[in-house]
Amino acid sequence: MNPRHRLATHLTTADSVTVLTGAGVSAASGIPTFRGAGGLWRNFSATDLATPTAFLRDPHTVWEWYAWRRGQVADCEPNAAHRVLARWTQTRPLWRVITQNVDDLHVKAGTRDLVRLHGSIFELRCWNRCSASPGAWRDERVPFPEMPPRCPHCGALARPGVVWFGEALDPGDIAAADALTACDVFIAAGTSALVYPAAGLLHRARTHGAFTAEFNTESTEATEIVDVAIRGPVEVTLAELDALL
Ligand code: BJW
Repeated sequence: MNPRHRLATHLTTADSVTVLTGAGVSAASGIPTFRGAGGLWRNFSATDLATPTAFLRDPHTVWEWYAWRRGQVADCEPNAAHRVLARWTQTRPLWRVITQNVDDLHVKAGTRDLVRLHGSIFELRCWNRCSASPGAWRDERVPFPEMPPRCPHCGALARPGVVWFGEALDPGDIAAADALTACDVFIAAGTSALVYPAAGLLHRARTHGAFTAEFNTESTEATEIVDVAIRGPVEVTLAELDALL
């Protein structure tokens, strides 16, 4: 049986299915991935800018990068992969999505009960964590009237409401994601599976006995350990799989 049919057979009998998504799922919507060829911005590596140290050193440059990305994301629409996943969560109660993406395209597609591990690019937080501001607030203005944006409560610098390298993820989000690894089928889609703790979820799912699959255009850290690896653009391969169900 070919990998696609093997996975389809498992999905047909599965009660609980968890899909972990990464930047590759939004690539066809026009959003560059982090580690691919388009992962560089003005000679900065994207992953070097996504750190508290970079923000402390040069908040203007980091905010320019986020403002540019917010403008890019605001013009993007969900693609076929987001739409298939949204429909799965709408029609099957125990089929769930965990995302590392901060672009909100899963939300825009109508995904139910989404777990967002790395926050949202359209949320802001007070850099000084002032007591007057809520933990995070939504601000979808593109462009910002003032750069860099400031906390409306205390006037200190605001920061993007995302999780940078070296920062702890929200404990509630980690617990929710971890609980979803106790599933019948676990799929890693469009992620390099390099960044922890998200990458560890696949290992946890295997420990729980889940059937595991990867959707990616390339081989990754996950390829060797999954039961089936489906090569190709996820916006095509996931729609093809969906047609088999
Ligand atoms: C397609 C496609 C198409 C393209 N179809 N496929 C354990 C071991 C080792 C290290 C660590 C560890 N635990 C923690 C660490 C450190 C660190 C880490 O993991 N480092 C590794 C890089 C080694 N982790 C952290 O720092 C995390 N924090 C933490 O653990 O805190 C501990 C702590 C506890 C208590 C107190 C304090 C601290 C935080 C990680 C946060 C990651 N943040 C970012 C930025 C978010 C904000 C923003 O967007 O600006 O999240 S980094 C970046 O990487 C972003 C992504 O969500 C994340 C994952 O990337 P993703 O999605 O996999 O994208 P790519 O580009 O890597 O891959 C795309 C894939 O798609 C590729 O494979 C393509 O082939 C494929 N593709 N087109 C299908 N059409």
